[in-house]
Amino acid sequence: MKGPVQVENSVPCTMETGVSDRYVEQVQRAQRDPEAFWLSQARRLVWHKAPSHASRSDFGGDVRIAWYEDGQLNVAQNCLDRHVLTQPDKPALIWEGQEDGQRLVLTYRELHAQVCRLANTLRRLGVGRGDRVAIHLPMVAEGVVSMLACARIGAIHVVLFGGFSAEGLAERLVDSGAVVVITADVARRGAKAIPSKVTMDEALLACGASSHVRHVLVVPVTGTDVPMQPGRDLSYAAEVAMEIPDCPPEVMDACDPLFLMYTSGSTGRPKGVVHGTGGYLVWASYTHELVFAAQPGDVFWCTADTSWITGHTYVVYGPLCNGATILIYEGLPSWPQPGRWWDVIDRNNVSVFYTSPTVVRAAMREDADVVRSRSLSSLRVLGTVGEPISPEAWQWFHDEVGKACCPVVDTWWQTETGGVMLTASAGQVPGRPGAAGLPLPGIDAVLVDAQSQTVVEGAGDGLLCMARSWPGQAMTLWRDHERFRQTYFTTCPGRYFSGDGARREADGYFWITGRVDDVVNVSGHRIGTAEIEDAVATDAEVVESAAVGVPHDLKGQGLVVFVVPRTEGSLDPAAVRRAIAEGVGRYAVPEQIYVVRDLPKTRSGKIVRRLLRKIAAHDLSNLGDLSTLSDPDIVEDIIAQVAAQA
Ligand code: 6R9
Repeated sequence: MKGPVQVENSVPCTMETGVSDRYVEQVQRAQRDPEAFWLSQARRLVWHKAPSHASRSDFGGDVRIAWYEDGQLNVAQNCLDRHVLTQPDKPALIWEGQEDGQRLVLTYRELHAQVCRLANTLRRLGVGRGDRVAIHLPMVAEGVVSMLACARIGAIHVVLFGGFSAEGLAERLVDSGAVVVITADVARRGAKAIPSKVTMDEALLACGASSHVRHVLVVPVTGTDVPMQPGRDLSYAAEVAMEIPDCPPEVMDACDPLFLMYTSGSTGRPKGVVHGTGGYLVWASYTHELVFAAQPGDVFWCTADTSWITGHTYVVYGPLCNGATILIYEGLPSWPQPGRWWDVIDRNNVSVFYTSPTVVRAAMREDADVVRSRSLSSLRVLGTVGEPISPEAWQWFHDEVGKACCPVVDTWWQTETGGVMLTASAGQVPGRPGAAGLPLPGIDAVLVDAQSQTVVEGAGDGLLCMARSWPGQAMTLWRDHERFRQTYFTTCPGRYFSGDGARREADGYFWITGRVDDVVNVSGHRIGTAEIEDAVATDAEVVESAAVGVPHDLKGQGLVVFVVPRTEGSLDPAAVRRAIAEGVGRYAVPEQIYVVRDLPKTRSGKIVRRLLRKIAAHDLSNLGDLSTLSDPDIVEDIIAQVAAQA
């Protein structure tokens, strides 16, 4: 591992007693002189031109996020070339397919060669610095290769989730202005075949004249024949085969965008979160090393899809920048049989396993023998991300998967933060079941009282904000800096507001209490309720609708939608489901749809979501004073409706 941060040697047991001295010392050092601290962290990268200063960020005025501004570097060079020099034959990437026996190992030299061939292909197709390339692939090696190939030539990648509908894809293709798309013929998901190319064709058709896409590269994931549009569509395999395995990296400025990541907020349109080059990579490397106590021999398995920020920072950029071996697995946890992922761990000697609470909850429900019949002795550190993990699930993960000998790090962070912000760093900060942990050294997390706007000191709760910028912070929203300022810097002026509420214990441990905006977290997928409502509104029979989140045993949260029809009896809930599947994607289809006469509203016309959330969760206690509603009777009607469908 490069860089000044040395982490304690192996972490043999989870009986740590307190926060390590070296952690406390780092927190103090970062607090005393943040500029010097972050400048020293920049040394973990190789720079074409080393930066002379760290942050020039400002949370006031128009808001400016700028890290290592005068530095120059290339991300792919940091993730590949420097390791090719020192450890060319070390496995960089292990891929396992979901069919038995499918396995591929790429050494650093081989991964570098593949990246260069694709980078040359993209350049030949006219892609240059700052151009956007959309990547729409399942968990195959080509996904990682594509991201790094973009980074190598300074193109901005936009990785799109395989579960998006054609319309969802089209919206993001148009907004990003992508010029090339890399997709698969067909993706596998357990027994299902996902028609990636056909969906992409529909998306491009839907873009119409607003599309900037000149070429579609098709990766033969299953080898299925798919329609190819002459001139536009090209075979990935044939194109890369024409190129040489060497490609000079583009020298990028530290504040050039590296990628866009679309995420949901409380308003309808998905936001294109823009991450920069130098700051983001420092953050990916720093957090990967510190949080997971990374070691050179690690086989690091982050189970996140690469279309999620977690897949960017901890499948690709953090571990590869630090020279680790990454594992990617194509399939589901329990297909074709329960315990499939445990076999992947045993077969590949995975040492760090980073997954979501949803996966842990599902595994807990399986027969105890499933996990107990596996060795799992290669594991050293376990982690979760995406949603709160309950103390029970934490304990099960710790005891059954970690055999009570691996620290469990619950990591709180967001698309906008680029990497982990609050956690129990392995071997340095003891884990506490259910709590997110402590801010990383250099992170100035504060709780702000929503009413008084004052900072809560010591134990208490409030809106989770950051008082100072950090290297991984998103720079802006794609072509909408004003929306960036409004979304994150106006709720608590002068601070970054995360959208989450949190509680802090007297000793500094944070507990996340959940989103305070209209975002629902279904199995770690961030879904804006406004996005759902926009999709529902495309049905001509719908007057209006309200989507809310309810507690869900397996998924953490589930979605419930209340819909008001134009005329009584005119609306089929199946049509509403279809509208959501088509407008957003199948992953966002709600658990329940209630067709109701009207929605509860204030006299000023605001939908009272708090009421709908309680009714949908069958919690009829403390409904509050209903007399302030424009039509108080509607609440009884909705309650009756929900009871009738229960
Ligand atoms: C990395 C990622 C961010 C939102 C975030 C919060 C929730 C993430 C969490 C967590 C409790 C954790 N969240 N990690 N809540 N404990 N460890 O998930 O990014 O998809 O942008 O979601 O997810 O509500 O605000 P993203």
